[in-house]
This record gives sequence, C-alpha cells and structure tokens, in this order.
Amino acid sequence: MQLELISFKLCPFVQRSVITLNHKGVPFDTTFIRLDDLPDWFDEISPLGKVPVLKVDGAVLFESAVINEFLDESFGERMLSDDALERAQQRAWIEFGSACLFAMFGAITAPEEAGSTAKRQELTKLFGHLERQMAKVPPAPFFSGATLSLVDAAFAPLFQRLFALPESILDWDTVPTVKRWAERLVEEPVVRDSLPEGFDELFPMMLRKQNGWYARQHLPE
Ligand SMILES: N[C@@H](CCC(=O)N[C@@H](CS)C(=O)NCC(=O)O)C(=O)O
Repeated sequence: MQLELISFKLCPFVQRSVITLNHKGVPFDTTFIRLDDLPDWFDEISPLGKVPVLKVDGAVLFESAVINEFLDESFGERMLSDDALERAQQRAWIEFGSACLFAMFGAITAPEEAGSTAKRQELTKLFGHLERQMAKVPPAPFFSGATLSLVDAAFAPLFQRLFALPESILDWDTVPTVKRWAERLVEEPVVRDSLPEGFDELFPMMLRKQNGWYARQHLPE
C-alpha cells in the first residue's frame, strides 16, 4: 500500500497520524504544503481545505480521526478497544481532544485579551472534565492501559504544545491525573519523534506571526 500524508509542518492533527503510522511501523511519504499558499491540487483533494489528507494508493482520506481509524484497522496491533462500548467512548474522547486543541489555539492566538481569556477558561473547563474522567480510570500509563491507543495519539500533540508555551495557560496542579498522563506521554519515543524538525523554534515563530494577545505578552521579538 502506497501512503502519502499531506501535511502542514506544525499541524497537531497531522501529528496524530504521524504517531499512529510510526507506532505501527508503517512507511509513508510526506508532502508538506503551506496553509497561506495552498496549491491548486490541494483544493481538489481536500473537501474541507484542511490537513491531514492521506492518499492511499491514490485514494483520498481526510479528517485525522478517520485517517487514524483506517490506519488502525489496516496495520498491526489495534489501538482501539475490541469492546464496542469502550471503543465508542475512546472515539468520544478523541473528539473531545479536538475541542481541547481548538480551545488552546484560541487562547494563544486570539487578537485581544478578552478572547484569549475566554478560550483559556474553556480549556480549563474541558480539562476539569478530563481530570474527572481520568481520576475514575487512571492512566496505566496510557489512556486505555499498557499500550498506546488512538486517544493517546490524539492528545499527545496538544500536550507537547501546552508544555512548549513559555507561560502556561493551564493550572496543571488542578488536574494531577491528566498531568501525570501528559508528562508520561510526551516522553514516549514515538510521540517525541513525531514532532516536526525545528518545532522549538517554529512554534513560537508561528505564534509571533499570528500576533495574538498571548504572543504579544509572552513572546516578544
Ligand atoms: N477536524 C480536522 C481538523 C484539521 C485542521 O484543523 N487542520 C488545520 C491545520 S492544523 C487546517 O488544515 N486548517 C486550514 C484551514 O482551516 O483553513 C481533523 O481532525 O483532521
């Protein structure tokens, strides 16, 4: 099977698929595009105009959760539960992880303080829900037990970005179970290696370019 992942270098949703592909040891090609200068061919293959897109022997898949489930069903050890109810719950938490990513991006890119604060509060509330869930079934060490799941792949890029911020937008002490999970997850080799080269410089550079309130406060030139 020939796999081509269409990527924007800093996209956390693309990174979810990179983690899954690498965890399963599946070879793939990557084509990078720039979101501020989209090639015409991308419009043809991406109905929502978003990355990731995965080309599978020329056929197109879009949406990171769908791409990851396809990869999971096609290669190696399963990263979702065999039990239908548990699997549905895992899918729900993956969707929840996307809401957390959008709240985080809102908090660090909103043009003004009020917008940034509102998104930060939203993220705090979401993490409160996550903490209550995880306190019931603590990570061991991953979300669903001893092996990496698609929920871990969905949250890891979020945690890496939260930890990379010069000034935290979360009070981690209020979410100790999530903190333990997050700290363990970012140390996982497949997660660490999924970060694009130069991430430490590129991530703050991207935030400065967006010129939101957070960057003006915490990432001066
Ligand atoms: N729900 C999508 C979200 C993907 C997404 O938002 N990707 C961003 C880059 S990180 C994107 O392509 N944005 C382009 C745009 O919104 O115009 C998924 O899970 O794949």
